Amino acid sequence: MVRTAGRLIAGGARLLATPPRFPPFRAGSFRSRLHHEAPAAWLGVALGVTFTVCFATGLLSHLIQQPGSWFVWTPRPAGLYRVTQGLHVVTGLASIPLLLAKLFVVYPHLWAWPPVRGVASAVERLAIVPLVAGSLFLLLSGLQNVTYWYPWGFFFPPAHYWAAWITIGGLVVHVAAKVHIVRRVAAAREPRPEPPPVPAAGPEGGLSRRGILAAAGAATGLVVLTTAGTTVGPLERLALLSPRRPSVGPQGFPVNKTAAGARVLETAVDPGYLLRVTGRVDEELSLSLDDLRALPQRSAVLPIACVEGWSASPRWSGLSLPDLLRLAGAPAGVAVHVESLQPSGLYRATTLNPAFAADPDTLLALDVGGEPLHLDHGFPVRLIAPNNPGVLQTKWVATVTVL
Ligand code: HEM
Ligand code: HEM
Ligand SMILES: Nc1nc2c(c(=O)[nH]1)N[C@H]1C(S)=C(S)[C@@H](COP(=O)(O)O)O[C@H]1N2
Ligand SMILES: [Mo]
Repeated sequence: MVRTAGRLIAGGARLLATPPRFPPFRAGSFRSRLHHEAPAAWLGVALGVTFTVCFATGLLSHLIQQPGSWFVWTPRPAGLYRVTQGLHVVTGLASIPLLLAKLFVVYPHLWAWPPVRGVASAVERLAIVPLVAGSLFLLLSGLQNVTYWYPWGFFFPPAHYWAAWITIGGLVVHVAAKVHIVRRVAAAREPRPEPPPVPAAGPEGGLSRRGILAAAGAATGLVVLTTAGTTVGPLERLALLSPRRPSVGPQGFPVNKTAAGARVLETAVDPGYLLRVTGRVDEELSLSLDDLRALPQRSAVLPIACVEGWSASPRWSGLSLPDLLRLAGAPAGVAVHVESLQPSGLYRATTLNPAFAADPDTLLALDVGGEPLHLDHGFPVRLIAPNNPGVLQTKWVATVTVL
């Protein structure tokens, strides 16, 4: 018994000591000089930066939309969300060429022999699974979301959100395991010995290690240049790869959900339309469009900044929400729930925290760019608040409830 077990273990150890004699395990199976720690480390550093930015900005976007008790988003500075979400999408897209180059450089490691060298190495190698799978999923699902390409039925935000945690978990282990190599590469000393030359290797030539870094850098720069214009005005003409140009659409900016899509084609243009103000108020209000226009108007230049990364900054005017709340006799410091005429849909309503409800630039807008709102932009009344993510800027507002 004991002897058989001993023999089995010895046999196993022998097996692990020598790599199998066939590719991809055989030594020298991978001949390109690009499979080297130096480009792996530099591409890793670049991915470390882009993934950290994506994780931080993505988490922020999640918290703004689903605040816990401890997180309070503020209406100032008015353009902050526009910057953080624009960064999220552009750095995410920029990660695509970096990740492809990195995976090309390191994939021979996946057949490293022996597969594990102990507990630490097992943890490190296991972490590669969520890291690689998670990265690919995040970049693919993010890309699909911003290009409105939904080949699968799952709901994007929760899948993308949980993949982000899983990926970052894998990334932390990976960085801990590889940071010594990065240090060595950065200091450019003691390079790992070159793999033994393989006699049958093809002619030298093709891309050098610096070459692949330059190519990955150039591809990344090109992606940034051709997508950043979705939110950075002066680059709009170069935004060849971005699905949305911020100045294309009715009244000079894009539409996400149309009035037809929201099924408000009849209710929004009904001459009997009334905006209701209800909840914790002294006097409930029901205001027609003429009533709303007769009240004092306020105007402000405010961004509409979609979670998908595009943004535009037109001039809006309409009622200042705090004015309306005073008119109805609402107490100070209240939160407000805003609901749409849209009968159903995830983004038909939003809740403004007290800071948003009290900001004088939080508008129930009637006009944009000096004209009444286009039906697709939320006619007759839409919410537009400073620093509010696009998905929370409710269109076709029907009811304002003081909480
Ligand atoms: C999305 C992010 C990343 C992915 C998907 C990724 C993927 C991989 C894979 C699959 C390997 C080969 C497996 C192995 O050697 O155990 C590897 C190796 C390596 N990675 Fe990463 N990595 C990422 C980010 C990073 C970061 C942030 C750093 C450092 C700051 C880094 C530095 C390295 C180094 C130094 C190696 C070893 C290369 C060698 O020994 O030749 N990686 N990476
Ligand atoms: C091509 C790359 C990427 C694109 C285009 C992209 C795009 C997006 C978009 C459009 C959203 C908004 C979702 C919504 O609320 O409807 C989002 C959310 C988010 N992203 Fe990404 N993303 C990318 C990569 C990443 C990466 C690499 C990470 C993390 C390492 C990440 C983490 C998150 C998180 C945590 C959220 C919040 C999800 C939620 O609201 O629950 N994303 N992303
Ligand atoms: N009622 C309602 N309002 C809505 C939406 C919606 O689906 N229903 N979509 C939101 C999203 S995701 C964005 S980005 C903005 C876009 O406003 P716009 O179409 O006027 O540019 O409207 C928001 N308001
Ligand atoms: Mo949006």
